Amino acid sequence: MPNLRYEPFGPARFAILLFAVPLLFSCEAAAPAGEETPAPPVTPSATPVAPPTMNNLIPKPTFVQPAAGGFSLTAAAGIYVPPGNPELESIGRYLGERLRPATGFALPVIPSDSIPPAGNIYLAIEDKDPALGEEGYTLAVTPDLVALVAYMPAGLFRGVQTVRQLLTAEIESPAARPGPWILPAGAIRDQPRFAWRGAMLDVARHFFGPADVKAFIDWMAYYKMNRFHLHLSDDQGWRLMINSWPKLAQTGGSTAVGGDPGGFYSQEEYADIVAYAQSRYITVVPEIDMPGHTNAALASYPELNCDGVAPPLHTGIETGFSTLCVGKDVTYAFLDDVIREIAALTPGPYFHIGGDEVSTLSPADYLAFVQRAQGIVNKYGKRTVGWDEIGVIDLLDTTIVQYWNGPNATLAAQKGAKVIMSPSNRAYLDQKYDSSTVLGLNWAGNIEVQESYSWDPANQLAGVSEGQILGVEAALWTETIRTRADIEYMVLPRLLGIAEIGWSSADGRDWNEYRLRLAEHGLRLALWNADFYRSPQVPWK
Ligand code: TNX
Repeated sequence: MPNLRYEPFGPARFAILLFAVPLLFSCEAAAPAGEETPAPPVTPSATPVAPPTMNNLIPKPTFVQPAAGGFSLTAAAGIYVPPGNPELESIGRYLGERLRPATGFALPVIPSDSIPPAGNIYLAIEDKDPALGEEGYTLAVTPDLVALVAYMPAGLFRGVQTVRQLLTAEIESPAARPGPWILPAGAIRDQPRFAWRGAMLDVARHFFGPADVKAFIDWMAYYKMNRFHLHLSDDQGWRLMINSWPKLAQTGGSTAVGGDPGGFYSQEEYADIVAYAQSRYITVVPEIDMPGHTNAALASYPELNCDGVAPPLHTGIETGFSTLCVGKDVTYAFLDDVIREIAALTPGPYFHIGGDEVSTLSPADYLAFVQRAQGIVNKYGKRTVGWDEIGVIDLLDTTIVQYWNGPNATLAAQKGAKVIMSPSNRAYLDQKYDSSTVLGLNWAGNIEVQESYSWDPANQLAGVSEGQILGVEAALWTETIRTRADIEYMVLPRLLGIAEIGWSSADGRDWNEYRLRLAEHGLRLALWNADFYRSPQVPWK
């Protein structure tokens, strides 16, 4: 990782600004984000403009210290980064690209050793505050400058989202707007509560192409999420080309729930999705569900079945009936090939083996199979992730268990495993909002926006407390979800709440305050043209 040092020997005002951020937070409690802010120095415009505020951030930052006034972003602004660091330049370009459509400003990235003059944005990595960790950042906004400093590039990228959100919602407009573009003055020091802040998209029950997937990744990025779990195979579809077993995708990917059109990613498309996520500091977690949820594979290769007969492709939504033939050697040759190819395409350290909902194997056969799958994942240098059912096996100390419904996450935690919290009655975004929701299922109960937001990962499971929890993950299963608009409706706005649960400290979270911030974000989602759910619980603007 590059570690650029910023030497603060410049105009006093800038040095003061950079040092002010740590000082502001050395006191016990920073003022809450509620105490705002005199009117900024704006020339009055024809349309009334709400004063900028630090109160609209999702997820809520760790510490916020508002100050008087604001920074006015103008056509003359540039994004300064220290020279010689392509990674910082690319984060700078990303910020410029996000701000350009609405502002119409050029916002060039300017690699420079010197202190930026007033009116500019400054991004830097510094090594003097390692407590910020991988994803933390400090942001100081004065009338002169916006200075964003992190310990690692990922932190800078998270802070860039804060810069975007500090601007009026209209910054998300795809077409130029008049502005003015004011960031409220103040200081923020921010870092996540949990290391794993994930979202899962099931592309197996229905297939979604790269453009839909990238939009999903962009929503995650805006809300500082960092793990994109791609559920690539299930009974109804196999969605990634495996060169050594091409019929998995060609046959197994040919249809979807309800007989809807299938599809699959070529390895190049998958690699492109991974790179897109990576450019947003999001790690892709590929899932090949096994030994159950495998009808698409079983239908593609007869030899994977114990009786040597391929079943028909499955387009219904029942679960639990399928399993790989755990007693055959070819099954493990298949696993080895699939895991090897996907591991080679996936730079992140994780491989999700599913492991859920197998009702046709004996407990001993299930255990032996999952144990062996874990070993293959390990052999290819990845950490195994599995749904909570895998908690019964002898877990490697790198293995991660994802709680959704069952008792075995607790068992896994007792054995020392780290747990991802995806309680189905809170974090399953395929569950209906209420009884009138047309899309979705409701086996875990209806989940209104408030229910999805108002829980704490550390209070979900007796015996699974903060230290054993790696983080949280929202999941969108797609049995009933067929289009981008369907995804938007189920994911937005509940994803934002899960993102905040993963990032923000529990004691600062309160539904009645959150719903006001969420209301403002409705303007942003609308400018993305997202067909989000206008919950009656939220006072949308
Ligand atoms: C349970 S969650 C499943 C999925 C379904 C989902 C529908 C889990 C590990 N298994 O296969 O799609 O319910 O809500």
